[in-house]
Amino acid sequence: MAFELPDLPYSHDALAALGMSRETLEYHHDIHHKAYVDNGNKAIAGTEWEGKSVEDIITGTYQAGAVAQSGIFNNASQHWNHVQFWEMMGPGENKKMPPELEKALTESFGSVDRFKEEFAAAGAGQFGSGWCWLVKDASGALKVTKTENGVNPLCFGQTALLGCDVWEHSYYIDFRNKRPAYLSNFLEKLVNWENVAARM
Ligand code: MN3
Repeated sequence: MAFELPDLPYSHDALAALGMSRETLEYHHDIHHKAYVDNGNKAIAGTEWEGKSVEDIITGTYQAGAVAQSGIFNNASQHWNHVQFWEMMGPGENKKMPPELEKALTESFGSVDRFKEEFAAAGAGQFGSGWCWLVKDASGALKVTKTENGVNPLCFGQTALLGCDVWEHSYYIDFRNKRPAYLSNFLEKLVNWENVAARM
């Protein structure tokens, strides 16, 4: 199955009042995400990975500890990462944190605020391009992690509950170089907490 660029789950204007502009979504979804889809399809054409699920391609081509990952891995993982990222945000509705998620975050991090601090610190502390995540590991524990470039929780057998793209293309139009301000806006205004809770 070839990779396909999904439509955004909301309009390009839907997040503008919440700190993610139409221009950002036009570049980020229509150009950057599309490039991962197109380049991924070119990279897998004629290989053993053609026809495999994106998850199988990611886990099958990830090279633990490698300085650089293959083009197949990078494009497949960035395609998957962005599909999750669009779903993890939303316009006005779904912003109230479901009680079961609030309870799990409080048990794991001490409080929701402590979780947010840890998540934002992971994103701010990722040197260069990458992602910060809230994951559930194989034992069921919730953890905050950060990954470089396209690497994601699937590579470590973890479930991604929340992820934030900290590549510069994600924030430079709306926040210029202020990655911490982008992260705090993401946590306070953009996250669809019902989607995060459903992933638990
Ligand atoms: Mn991106």
